[in-house]
Amino acid sequence: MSSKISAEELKQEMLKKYPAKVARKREKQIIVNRHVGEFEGRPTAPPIAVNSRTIPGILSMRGCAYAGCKGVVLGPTRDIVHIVHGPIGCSYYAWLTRRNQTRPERETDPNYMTYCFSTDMQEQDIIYGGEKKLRKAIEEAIAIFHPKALDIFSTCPVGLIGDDVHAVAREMEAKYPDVNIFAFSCEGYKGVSQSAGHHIANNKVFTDVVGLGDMRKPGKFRMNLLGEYNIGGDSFELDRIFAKCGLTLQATFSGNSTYEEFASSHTVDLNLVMCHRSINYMADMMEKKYGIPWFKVNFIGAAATAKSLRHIAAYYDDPELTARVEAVIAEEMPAVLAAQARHRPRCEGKTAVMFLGGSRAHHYQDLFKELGMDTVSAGYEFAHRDDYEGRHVLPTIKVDADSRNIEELTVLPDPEQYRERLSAEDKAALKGKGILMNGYEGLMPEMAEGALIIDDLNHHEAEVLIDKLKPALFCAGIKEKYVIQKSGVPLKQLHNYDYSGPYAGFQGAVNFYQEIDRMVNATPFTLVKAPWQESPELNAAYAWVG
Ligand code: CFM
Repeated sequence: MSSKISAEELKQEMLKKYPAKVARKREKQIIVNRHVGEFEGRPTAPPIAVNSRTIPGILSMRGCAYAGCKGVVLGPTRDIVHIVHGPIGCSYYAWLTRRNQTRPERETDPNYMTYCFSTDMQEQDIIYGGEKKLRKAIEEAIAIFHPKALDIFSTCPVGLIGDDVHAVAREMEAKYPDVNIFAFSCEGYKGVSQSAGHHIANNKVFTDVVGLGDMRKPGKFRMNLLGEYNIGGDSFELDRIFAKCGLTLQATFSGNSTYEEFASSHTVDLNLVMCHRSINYMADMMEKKYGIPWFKVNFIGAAATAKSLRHIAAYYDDPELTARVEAVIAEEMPAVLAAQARHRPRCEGKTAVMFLGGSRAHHYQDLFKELGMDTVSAGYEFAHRDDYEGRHVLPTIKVDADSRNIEELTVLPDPEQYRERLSAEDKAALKGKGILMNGYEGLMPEMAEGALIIDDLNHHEAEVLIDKLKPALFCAGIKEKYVIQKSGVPLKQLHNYDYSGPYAGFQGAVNFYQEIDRMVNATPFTLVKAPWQESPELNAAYAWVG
């Protein structure tokens, strides 16, 4: 660690302000990273207590289960009408604030992304029930838009008053048999964080959509990209690269996607998993039911992008594809290296801290490495132990009441559509090439020893980090942005990219280098003084004049 304070001292500094009971809980969520052992030749990490309830009163960075289901997993699909059953605020805040972009192929293709559908629940709906209003909203949406599919998202009051959204969905589907209508019980309180909403979304899309279609995009190398949401146009850059390589992207879950792509996604031969946390359920279920193998990729960072492309080529094991992928990498890299040469000397040796949802605090470390910057502290809002320590810990994770709340589907091979793509020997051969089928090694084994890993960071701990580490850059979201910047540290939003991007792929890396150089070398942050620093606070005391 570049600062004088050690990670252990930093941790103690954070804990000392807490009451004993709170400190005992947080202690298990703040871990000094060590490579404690090894698993199949790779370092393993110390255990971390995560995916647990946030302590009431603490200013957490987390969102809710509804946000994970509607905002994250389904939101980026452009031609499903997404009706939010609930008060208008829930709808408004899940409406494009994440900057998930979309681009229909033809101007006449449906695109509902710019609309915000809500039942706008009022007090009388809470008292008398909201199902009637929901039915009306569905009828109105179908009459106006004629969508192929329509889904319903439950917000907290829906669960509290007991509206049966699934019954309404069934009833409406009987009335409109051409529209696939399904509902999510993703009330905000359904889990300890957004993560519960991801799981709920995965389950329903798997049971009610995947497998229903047969729209096969042409190509020899057909695949899906799971866990890529087209924030700031990331998917557009990846589409460009895949097309150049001759790879056919059947469906993206769910950046810039369509209903038909989801419905026909079971026809591919490979699933790539980008964000493990939000979509690993889908990858596992598709493998069980259809025999589609999956492996983890990372397209954040130029080196990571090249490596992921090489893994795809190795998987298909086709000399022509391999040659084409190598040619694409050779063509793309000069511009990336030129940008690195420009920006790296200005960023080298500076430090970053990164606190994001459930995968970016890992992925973005590759981009910072390319700039010569160290990630001295990182963590997630809602990741599970496998995202921190690697999937080999999965059998040891204790299932608690909150996780048991979310249905775990039993999936069996489809009698007609299951097809084995890889034999045991194929899998072993791929492993020899460094491709870990169904594997993810997690954030901690890849981070330096002595880095401080913090789960579910809060404002108090963020203040200690700023004060003691004085990082050159803080990466988090809008809730943190202005608090941190008032302390003189620039904050890069890595959820929605601060109106910039894309950052994925080769061109994305160039954009990122430029942006980070601009931020870590900007002086305004250090010149700005918060109002209370300029004019000292008024001091007052109570006095009793008898
Ligand atoms: Fe996956 Fe995401 Fe993330 Fe996520 Fe998110 Fe996001 Fe995120 Mo914000 S799906 S876990 S729930 S990579 S919206 S695109 S940036 S918290 S690290």
